[in-house]
Amino acid sequence: MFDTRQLSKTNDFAPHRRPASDVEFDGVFRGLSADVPHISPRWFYDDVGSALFEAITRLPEYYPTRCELEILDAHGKQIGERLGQRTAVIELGSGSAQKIGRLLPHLASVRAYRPIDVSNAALQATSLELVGRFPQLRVDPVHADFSDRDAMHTFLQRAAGTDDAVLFFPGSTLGNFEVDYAAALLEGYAQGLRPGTPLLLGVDLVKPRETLEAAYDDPAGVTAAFNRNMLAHLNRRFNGNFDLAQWRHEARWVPRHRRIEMWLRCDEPQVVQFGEQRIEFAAGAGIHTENSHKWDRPSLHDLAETTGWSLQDWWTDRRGWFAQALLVRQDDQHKADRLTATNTGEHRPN
Ligand code: AVJ
Repeated sequence: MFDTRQLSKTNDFAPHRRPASDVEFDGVFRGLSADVPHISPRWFYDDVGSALFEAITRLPEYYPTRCELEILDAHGKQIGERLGQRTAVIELGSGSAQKIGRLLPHLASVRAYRPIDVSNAALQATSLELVGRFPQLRVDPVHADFSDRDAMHTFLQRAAGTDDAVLFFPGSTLGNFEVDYAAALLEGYAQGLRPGTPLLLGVDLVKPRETLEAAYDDPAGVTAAFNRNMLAHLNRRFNGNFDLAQWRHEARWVPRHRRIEMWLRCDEPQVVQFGEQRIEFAAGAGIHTENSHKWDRPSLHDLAETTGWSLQDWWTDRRGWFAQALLVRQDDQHKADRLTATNTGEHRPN
């Protein structure tokens, strides 16, 4: 039996569960009626979507999760040594307890685990499992949106508190954001944390197109169901009437952007009721639902350096398909040096 009393009751970070707000409605409506209709990938993850994503991670074609676990198993000890004496782990997107469960045994001094997720179901499952496996650990689940840069700045400041925290951001989730937004997020996280704070970041790497596309368009159709579930989620949440049967799953590698793009496409014209609004889609129209950026070491190095972090270490699986990157929050002196280097043209161009 789990002792749920160990889940702290005085979690002053956890916002109450809100009904869909006007701000959220406006955001989604604006995306859907834009020239290139799009929806933020955060709307994948209602409770059904989180369960479907778990199913994706078990597909033979979807390699990232297995690669990441392989890295933690093969190099966990060294990763733990490089992270040093940490007293708290803050995980962005709790997802499942699998990854953190393999990291914690290598972090002997950690007393507190603070997962952040928009799915209450995922938070609870992770928290309960960890409390069961690590009885000494204090678990503080936080229902919040780690893609909200300003909220996260404040939150990280408080979550790290006086602890020597490590930020853990696995799963290549950062790759879901447009490059500029990913940079803004990393910068925001840096500003909420003290210099020297480590960030262990899981990133998926560039590889041949066939491997990438198969991972995002599996023959069993689980990823297609995951993609379409976003419309079901919007229907429920915002009182819409998307007809799921009318929308096809599409996943393609776009080399120019170094990313997999997922779309939902309709072959027939659609008129969709969305709250009080109506949205029309022409035959062949698409809704862009996700980007999944892929990196290599130089591109990640550049991303880190321009956002207040330094890339200190890097571990991959045997095939070199996925990486755990150890970034360290720069001190302000380092930042000043880098700016000077940029201004004098010493910094290598992007
Ligand atoms: C959760 C962002 C890591 O981009 O690989 C999986 C989401 N989308 N299949 C990814 C996802 C389609 C996933 N991440």
